[in-house]
Amino acid sequence: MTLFSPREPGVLLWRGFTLQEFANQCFGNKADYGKGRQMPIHYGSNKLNYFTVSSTIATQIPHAVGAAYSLKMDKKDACAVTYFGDGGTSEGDFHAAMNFAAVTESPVIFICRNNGWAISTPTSDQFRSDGIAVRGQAYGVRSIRVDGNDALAMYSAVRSARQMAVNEHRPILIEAVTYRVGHHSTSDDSTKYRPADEIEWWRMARDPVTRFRKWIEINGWWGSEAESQLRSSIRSQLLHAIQIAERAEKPPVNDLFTDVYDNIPSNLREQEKLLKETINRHPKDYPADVPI
Ligand SMILES: Cc1ncc(C[n+]2csc(CCOP(=O)(O)OP(=O)(O)O)c2C)c(N)n1
Repeated sequence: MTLFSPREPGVLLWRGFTLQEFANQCFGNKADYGKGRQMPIHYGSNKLNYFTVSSTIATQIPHAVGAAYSLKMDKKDACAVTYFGDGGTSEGDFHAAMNFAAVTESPVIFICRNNGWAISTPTSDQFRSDGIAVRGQAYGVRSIRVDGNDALAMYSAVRSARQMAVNEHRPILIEAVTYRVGHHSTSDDSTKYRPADEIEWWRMARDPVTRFRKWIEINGWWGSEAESQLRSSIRSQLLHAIQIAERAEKPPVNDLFTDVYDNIPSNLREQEKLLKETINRHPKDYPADVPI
């Protein structure tokens, strides 16, 4: 079971989520597993044990411990893993989750991406501890700090953490030290609060993809021809998936009211009726491709 922030689509891709499934979620069409009720990039997949992404920072951390505790009670040879940023560790949920995991000895891996920034707030304005790993240790959680821009170091740390979590039934915290080279989101301009040359240094000297690519090229497993073929093939697959997702039918309006209550309460029935009456009165103001 894996519990996420919106920054881990790579994990989902690795588990086999298709580009079409990604596109369906982003367009909130009828094939989206969230039935169009989530913001874009808030993926989820029952099949791939991928809990739907939560926007609210850090809420996924105690949920992961709960999932891990239940795996332990069911005596499953499995663990839960959750991802969050350095900003997430400033939330109460992080601290409650650490303690809960330590005392219940639950098999959970906490992966913290310490990228130095929570939007425009640098870590120096968030905490005075020596990073995140010491915070895990303070709660009695085995913790390790890794170069988060070294793919092989991360692989090795996560692999060992999984073995420990599953075989020894214990929580593990991994602090991946990295940097957010992009802006926080498309509505952010990070050059307003950090020097452009700092961003450039991380982009040029420390980029994890470039480093990994260099390593596979040196070993003769990859080259520029394979790279450009892969890039153009993925680009056309992605454009194809987007075209299909864009054209697909939207989920029916009724789906807004399902999946929470077994028997829909009277106030929601009333809202449903009101919504349909309003759509019937102002049909031009509602998207024509949403079935009523
Ligand atoms: C409880 C809560 N407070 C504020 C926000 C607004 N917000 C969205 S992302 C973000 C910063 C997150 O920083 P971090 O946890 O370090 O993750 P990063 O974006 O760097 O990966 C904030 C404050 C939110 N989503 N939830």
